[in-house]
Amino acid sequence: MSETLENLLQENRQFPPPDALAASANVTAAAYDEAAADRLGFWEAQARRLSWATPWESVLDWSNPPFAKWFVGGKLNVAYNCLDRHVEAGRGSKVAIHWEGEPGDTRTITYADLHRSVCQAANALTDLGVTAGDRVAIYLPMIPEAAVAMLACARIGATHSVVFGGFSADALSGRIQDASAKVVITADGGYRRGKPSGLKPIVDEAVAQCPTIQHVLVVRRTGQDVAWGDKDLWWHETVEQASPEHEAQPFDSEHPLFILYTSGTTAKPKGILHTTGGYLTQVSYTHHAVFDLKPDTDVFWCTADIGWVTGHSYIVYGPLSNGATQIMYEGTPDTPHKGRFWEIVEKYRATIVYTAPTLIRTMMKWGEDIPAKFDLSSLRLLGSVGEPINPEAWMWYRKHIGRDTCPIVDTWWQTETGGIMISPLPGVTATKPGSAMTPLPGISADVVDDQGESVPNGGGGYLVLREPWPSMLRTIWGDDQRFVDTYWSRFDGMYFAGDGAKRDADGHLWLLGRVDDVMLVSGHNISTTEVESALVSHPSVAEAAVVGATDPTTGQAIVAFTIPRGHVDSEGDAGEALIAELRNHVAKTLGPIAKPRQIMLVPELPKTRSGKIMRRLLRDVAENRSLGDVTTLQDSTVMDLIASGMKTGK
Ligand code: 6R9
Repeated sequence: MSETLENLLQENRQFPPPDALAASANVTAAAYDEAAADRLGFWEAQARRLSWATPWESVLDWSNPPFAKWFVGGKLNVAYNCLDRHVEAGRGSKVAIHWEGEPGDTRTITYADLHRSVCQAANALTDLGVTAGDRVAIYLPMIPEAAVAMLACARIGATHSVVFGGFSADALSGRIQDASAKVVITADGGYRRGKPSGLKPIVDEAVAQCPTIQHVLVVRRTGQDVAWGDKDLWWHETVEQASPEHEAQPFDSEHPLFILYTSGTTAKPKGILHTTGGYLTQVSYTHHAVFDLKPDTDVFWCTADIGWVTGHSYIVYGPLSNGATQIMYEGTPDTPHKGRFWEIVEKYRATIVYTAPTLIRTMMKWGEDIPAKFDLSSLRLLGSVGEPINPEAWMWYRKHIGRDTCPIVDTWWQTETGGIMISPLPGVTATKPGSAMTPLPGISADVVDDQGESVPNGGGGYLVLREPWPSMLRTIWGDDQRFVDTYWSRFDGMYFAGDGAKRDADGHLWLLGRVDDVMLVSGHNISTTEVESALVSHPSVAEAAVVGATDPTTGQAIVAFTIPRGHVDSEGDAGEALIAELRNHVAKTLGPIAKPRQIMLVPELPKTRSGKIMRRLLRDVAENRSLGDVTTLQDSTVMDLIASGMKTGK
């Protein structure tokens, strides 16, 4: 990229925190000053929110960058911090998880229940020969046993590698082999879209390629028939029969806690390694600060899957370390009806919802009359993660879910960062729709140009992190060189996240998507995010994905795939008229340079399982290439829908 990104979109709306929230917020503006005065001292104070068996000798060892050690010499047990200490403090009868299965079955799990299950699982894994440092693969649906399995690994110092319960046998075996896992924990199946879908057959196929696997532990969820081999053990016959007595041993602050593979669009997936003390410090603190969690009154709901980093940090480790009561839901948002999420909010009186822009835009497409049927008055705070949130989706979320009163925290972070890095603080920040606003206290994010120089307010460029942070990835599993090359070589002494960003006139940050997605049109850099936001700002549009397709005259041309909102007539001439109107709307909003060459009205968009639009596939469609790899696609029928339902306008 020779020039910096251009700043096209203007957004002037701003929303101060509600007075009552600001008055009793967990974290106030003073945190920024404290962290600015003494960054390491600030993180030490946050580490003291946890219970350590042995205190650290020094906060940070950065003598061999980019290989960091945090809270050097300290020892703690993650499961002890998430469970035992709450039970010991007399909070054992507090609900940890309100679990809702897709078919409507429910389980209420207290901290004492969860503690008991995790101790049993820790004993069962130990009996199977799993010891500290071994790797355990977890391939489960969204059932409480997923959290139990993760915490049991943490309790005995085994490193878990959760593989999303919808990945193929190839993806699973690749990940098992990369980490040489000894055990895989799975289920017969799980419920998705109203029917049981099998997991065990996929595991059987994967394990056939994985000589390191000694045991397969199988939770019975659906009761489907499963083939049974000599490595297979039922969870209810092992874990549920094991002793509930287990004393957690402390582990070194830098002991490996988990590996999580990033999907990686082309190359081999990267096994992102997170360790113990720094990771737990940052996810616990950010959960407390960004969601203003009040453990006695809040009901927190992160809608992510546990196979995504968001599920690791903000279903398992952040909320449980803070003693939260939370909701966990197994299934899809439209089963058995499109109001399922809001029905769950109403039923459990959720106070905080943390979800992804893709879901918000899907809800926009379905129409606001659906959430309007439910009592959402318990909600007091809303969060967003996973992609840039378009200003209109942000406004819709605020209005139709948040009753125009809930603050929205748009949280930027990555698998690699482990925890939230850039976000408003809900009791402090006056938010702008579409902006993640400022780095959290103790985080030094910056926007730099090609030369690595900070850009002034009003400028755009690359998002970087200038100083190490506690929950940073420590390496790529088994490949230190790739870790250095991928993240630390583009700019000297800085972590490059791969995202473009701009800094507005007030110094606030706007994420612009992956720099690989930036389009170069007639010599101008244009961000896909900004064109998408311009399209979504039109009342007829629910969702849009924009790609740059090769063009003989302009170098790249803007091609947009657009989903109309539920009520919009997009058939025949009405569709053609809408396309013409949308092209003009973008030109008017962003300037003529950003006018799409082509807009296609489509019923769906291809997404990864964490909800990110797969622009690479759409680029193939736009350039008429045969479709690339679709193994991480949420639903492969989407591409058929696009191909068949597409109306093309020139
Ligand atoms: C947590 C998570 C990381 C990438 C990241 C960026 C995008 C995430 C965002 C966001 C704009 C936000 N991203 N949150 N972009 N605003 N609030 O999503 O991790 O799956 O590793 O993805 O997601 O592009 O680089 P991961």
